[in-house]
Formats: sequence, structure tokens, C-alpha cells
Amino acid sequence: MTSTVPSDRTGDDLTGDDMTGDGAYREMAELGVGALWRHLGNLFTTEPISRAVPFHWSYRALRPYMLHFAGALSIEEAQRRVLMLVNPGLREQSATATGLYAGIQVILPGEQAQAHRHTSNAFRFIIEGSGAYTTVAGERVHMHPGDLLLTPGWRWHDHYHEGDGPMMWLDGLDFPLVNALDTGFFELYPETAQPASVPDGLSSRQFIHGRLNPAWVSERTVSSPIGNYPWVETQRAFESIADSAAGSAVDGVLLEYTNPWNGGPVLPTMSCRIQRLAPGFRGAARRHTAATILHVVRGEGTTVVDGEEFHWAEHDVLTVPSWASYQHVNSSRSAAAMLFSYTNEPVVRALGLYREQLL
Ligand code: GTQ
Repeated sequence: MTSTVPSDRTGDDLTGDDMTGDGAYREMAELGVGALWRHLGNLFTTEPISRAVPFHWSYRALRPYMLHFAGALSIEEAQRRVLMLVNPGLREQSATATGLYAGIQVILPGEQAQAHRHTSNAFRFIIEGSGAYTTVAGERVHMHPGDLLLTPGWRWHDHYHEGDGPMMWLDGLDFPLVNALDTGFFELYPETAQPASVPDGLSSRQFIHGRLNPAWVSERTVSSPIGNYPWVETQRAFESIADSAAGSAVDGVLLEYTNPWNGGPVLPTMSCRIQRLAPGFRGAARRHTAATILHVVRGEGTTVVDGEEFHWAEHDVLTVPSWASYQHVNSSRSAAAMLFSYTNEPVVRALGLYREQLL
């Protein structure tokens, strides 16, 4: 038998027994070979089967642990004092949803979280406290509850708290995707903090609502150049459209934070959104091929995910995997519910893999 394969094994080596039993499969595995016919069902599923599971994290349950570690662990020891919200189906990647991560960070007055940078994109959605700021690429960005702060990939960033009381926020990162693609780099800054090199909050002031952009800035970044999307502006947007917006049957009045250069998502890998579910809102059910993480800004309600009811309250986090059906319900008759959310939809869409289905 002739072979062009650079191997010292040929068909002549196989005994009849090996050819018919498991021996051939075992031998092939050692050669780095698998038999497609044994895997077709797993590799080409009729529809997506996510390893992520729908999951809910109660802020009320987590908060005591945040405070415990705020007392027990110095910021120097921890570098970042963060509780990771780990999806039981994605423990190996420390991911919250496919390609996405969520954590809750706490920082105390006087603390400085070590400056560093990584290729992963990050954002923070502020939960409680005041008086802290993050410095991103030389710009100090002050935090207030409800603000969305961006840290696009490879920008130096450090956090400092000069107010009173603990400050907590939700961290969103795409490192599960970055790591899956073997594209993760990380570097510590040589000092604890980087100096401020531009006026505080400059980027947010330079881009007013993404409608008036500074024409002299020539670099069109793939990530939004805005450091902070302040809650006061988000609120103003809702107030100005609340009574006239039709909203969607699935999501109520849903607004996407946008990159002012192109109207697209704020980060290439993550779209960030905020939605208002009117009192008594009962959404239509839908599923789509984007993985989603939701954070309750205010209100109480229920999201039904693949038939399972998740009851949420203020500051809770919930994840809905790709292709899981979900339906939001605001159980209050008098108070609107506000949900912040982020999804990997930009990645899924860029690859031509986005599908959705109303149920
Ligand atoms: O604040 O830079 O939750 O680098 C995870 C990784 C927060 C941060 C996280 C991080 C950060």
C-alpha cells in the first residue's frame, strides 16, 4: 500500500480486529483524527444548544458578600474587588453568557484600583454610591448611579473613590469571547494610577447626544469615543418620549446606546441598551441567537425564560442564552421597570448568524 501521508503507519498495520472494533477509532484519535459520522448530531444541531443556562442573581443575596470582602480584602490584595457572576454552564470560562461576562465591583473611600489594560472591551453600569471616578486613557470620568461608562479595549484604566461609603457597579466585559479567540493581552501600568491628561469628562461633553460631533477629531474609532453616558441624559430621553413612543411588543420602549461616529453599538462586541417596561407591561415572547445579560435598574417583575419564571428586583442580574425564549412582565400596576442590558448581537450579526423568532 502506498501512502503520501507522512506517517509510519499504513493500512497494513491494522488488524482485522482493529478495523471492526473500537481499535481503529482509538488509534485514529492518537493521530489527531476523528470520525465525522460519530459526531454529526453534536456538531450540526438542528438549532442552537447553549451550554449557558438561564440564570438569575439576586442583588440582595450578593450585597452582604460584597461588603464582607470590602472589609476582609484590601484593594491591593484583590487588585479588582469583584464578584464574578458565573453561569453554571460556563464555569470553565468564568463567563456569564456566551462570549460575555458580568461582575459586581466594590470600591471603598480612599481606595485606588491598580491601573492596567487588556484587549477585552469593558463597561461599567453604576449601581450605588457616589464620589468615585475611573480614569480611561487619561480622562477622568465621574460615576453616578445609572451612568454607563466605557473602557474600550487596550485603554489604560484605574478606579479611584474619593467619596463616602462603598461604591458598587456592574462590570461588563467580552473576555470570554476574546479568550475563545486566543486574542487576550494584559498589562499592568507601571504606577498605581495614570495621570489625568485631558479635562475631566471631556469626551461626554464633546459629543452631545451623538448628534453634534467634534468635526476636528479625525480618528473614527470602532468603539464609541464617549466615556460616560450619564443617567440624567438617559432619563431625559425617556421623559421626552415616554408618552408618545410606541415601543416594541417584546421589549417595551428600548433604547440602544450608540457610537456617535456610526450610530452602531458602543463597543464592537457588545451592544448596551436600556428599556422601560410600563406598569402592567406583559411582553410578547421571542427568541434570538444573541446571548443577553439584563440588569434591573429599578422596579420588580418576572421574565419567563423557556417556560421558567425568574422574579427580579432592583439591581438583580439575569441572563438569557441564545435561542432561549423570553418574555418580560412588569408586575407593578403603578411603577415602570427599567432594565439595562447588553448582548453579543454585534458579533452575531457581523458574522451573518443573527436570527430571531416571535413566539
Ligand atoms: O475594573 O478593570 O470585573 O479588568 C474584570 C476585569 C473588572 C476592571 C472586572 C477587569 C475589571
